[in-house]
Amino acid sequence: MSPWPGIVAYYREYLKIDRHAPAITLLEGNTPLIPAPRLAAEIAPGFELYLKYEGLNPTGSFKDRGMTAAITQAAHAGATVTMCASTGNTAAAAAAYSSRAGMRCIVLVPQGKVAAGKIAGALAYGAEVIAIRGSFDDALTMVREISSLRPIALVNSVNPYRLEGQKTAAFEICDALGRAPHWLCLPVGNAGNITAYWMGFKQYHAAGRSATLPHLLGAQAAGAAPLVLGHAVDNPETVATAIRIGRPARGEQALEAAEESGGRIIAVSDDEILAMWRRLAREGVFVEPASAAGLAGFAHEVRQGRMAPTGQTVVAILTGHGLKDPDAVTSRAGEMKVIPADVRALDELIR
Ligand code: AN7
Repeated sequence: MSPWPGIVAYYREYLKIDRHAPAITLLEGNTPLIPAPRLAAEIAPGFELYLKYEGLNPTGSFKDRGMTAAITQAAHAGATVTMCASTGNTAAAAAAYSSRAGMRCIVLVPQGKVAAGKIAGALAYGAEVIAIRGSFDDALTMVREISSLRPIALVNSVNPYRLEGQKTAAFEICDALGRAPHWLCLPVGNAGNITAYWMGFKQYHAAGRSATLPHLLGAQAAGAAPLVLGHAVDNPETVATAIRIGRPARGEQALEAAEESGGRIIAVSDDEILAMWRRLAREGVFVEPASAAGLAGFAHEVRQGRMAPTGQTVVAILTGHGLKDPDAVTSRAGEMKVIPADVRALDELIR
């Protein structure tokens, strides 16, 4: 078996990326699709549940798929500087792939609202990290403007190559299952990923690689749910900081995709997100809080009686690794027990 070459090389014939562009890759993609029968029996009896663990990408999130594509194309076009606004994961991915290509990378983040592991990643990979006194939406407005004035490659998901890369996760799911699942559930923030999945499923279907199309269930956090409310949210708030976004750049396309698929975009509370985040970790799958939102949404719909349990397959996209946001755990854990280095003290404690 030949080694996995990364998503650009593996799915090249399906991607609208310059044929001659040498791939800038960290061998992202090919993430596991983990069966979770025990969890299914608990939250969605009668469904066959799989977890697509995107946290196992090189920088710890699904953003690596879009970034290998965007940076491959930008490098081929001669770019030397990249920029993005980010709630954290895009920043880390942009930083890593830009450095890999020898480019300068500048990232704008909302001050105080980005998980520690994401900032650490962006800094370690060598990005210039700038915090703004404002939201992700403010940061995105700023980078869109400056990249139109200066020779800077914008690598947010308004960049079409990002979606080209991210749609490969849909291909992988079809390749693994032999067809699309009945339902695909995932978190929605800036709405690039749900848009990319729908592109990918439709393209694979048209190419005869999947006989069916899935229904899409997107989940926004209730405090940051512009696509459910039908209007922008000026001060989005949620424990799931990755999706703390009030003006999704791809909102219209996401709503169209959900509707065309016979699915929908719904809101889930922070309590529902955190409950699913804990439950996933008890399955051995540690994700960041935002990543649990899609499956929390599916469980919500099952509880409301809106999903008929007929042996259908469900794939939950788990977008980012739990180690991105260690504070989410430690701030909720009790004091750690400390004992003398003495086996009797240990025995006393665990008895
Ligand atoms: C873990 O990194 O927007 O709906 O700047 O990090 O495509 O935006 C992150 C988004 C879901 C939502 N899960 O995806 C950013 C950023 C995780 C994320 C989303 C994000 P989109």
